[in-house]
Amino acid sequence: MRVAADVAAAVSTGVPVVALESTLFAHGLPRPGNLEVARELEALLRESGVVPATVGIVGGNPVVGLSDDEIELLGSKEVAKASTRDIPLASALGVHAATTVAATSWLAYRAGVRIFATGGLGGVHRGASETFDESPDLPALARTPVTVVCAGVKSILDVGATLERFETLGVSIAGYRTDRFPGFLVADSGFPVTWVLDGPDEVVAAMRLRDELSIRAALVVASPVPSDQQLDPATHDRLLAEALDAAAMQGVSGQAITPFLLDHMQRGSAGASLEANIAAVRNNVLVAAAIARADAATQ
Ligand code: PSU
Ligand code: MN
Repeated sequence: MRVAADVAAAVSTGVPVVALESTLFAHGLPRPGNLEVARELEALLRESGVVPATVGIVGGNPVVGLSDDEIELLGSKEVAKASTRDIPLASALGVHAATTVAATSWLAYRAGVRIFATGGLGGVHRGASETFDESPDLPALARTPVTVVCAGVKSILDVGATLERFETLGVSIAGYRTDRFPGFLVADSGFPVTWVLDGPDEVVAAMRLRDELSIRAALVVASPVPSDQQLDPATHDRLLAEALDAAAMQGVSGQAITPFLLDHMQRGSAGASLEANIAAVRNNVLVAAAIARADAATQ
C-alpha cells in the first residue's frame, strides 16, 4: 500500500485528513464531468484546511492519496470496481481498480485516516430475499472503526432492510442535525433515526468513546442533501421505478446494478439526479472537513 507523502505527514502530525472513494467518480458519475467533481471535492477539502486522501488501486497498488494523474487514470477508462475482497486479487494481477466504500474505509483506516466522505452507502438491494444481493459495504463497516459522512444509503436500495442490517451488525447511525434518515438524492428517506448529532464536536465525542471502548464498527454520520438542492421527491420516485423496470427487463444484477440504476436515473432526469448526487457529496465533504478539524483540534 502506498500512502501519499502529504497524507502520511498530516496523519503523523495531527493535521486533519479526509478520505474520498474512487468508485463514486469512476462508476457512479458520467465522464468527463466525473473528473471535475473528483477534483472539486479535493479542492473543497484543501480550502477547508483539510488534506484530501482519495483512495484507489493503481497498477495493483492500493493508494491512499491518489495524485491528480492517478485520479484521471481511474476516472477516464474502464477499471474494475473493488470491494475489500477484491483488493488482494487486483494487486496480484497488477490492475487498476476504483475502491468502494468498503475498500476505501479499510485502506483509509490502515493509513490512519479515520474520516471518510461519500455520497450514499451500499446496502440491501430490493429483492435481496431472493437474490441475496447485499452490499459488502455493510459487513465492512461493521469491522472498520472509521467515521463515514454520507447522505444515507443509496435510494435504489431497500432502505428499511438496510437500516435493520446496520442495527444487527452494530454499526452506529446518527442523523447529522436531523432526526430523519436521509434519502441520498432526497433529504428524507421516509425513515427516522434514533440518534441526532448536532455538530462536529458531538461527532468527535462519539468517535472518542467508540475508540476508548475499542468498538470496531463504523460511525455513520447521515447528513441530508440540502433541501433546496434535492431531487424533487415525486420525480425521484418515478425515475427510480423506471430504472428498476429497465434493470429487470435487461437482466442487470450484481456489481453492475448500482452503476446501471444511477446512470438510468441521470439520463431520465436530464441530469437533475446527477446534480442532486453531486450536491449531496459536496455537502458531505464539507461536513467531514468540519469533523476532521474538530477532531484535530482536540487531539
Ligand atoms: N454512492 C454514490 N455513487 C456510487 C456509490 C455510492 O453516490 O457510485 C458506490 C460506492 O462505492 C458504494 C458502492 O460502496 O456504490 C456500492 O456498490 P454495491 O451496491 O455493488 O456494493
Ligand atoms: Mn452486490
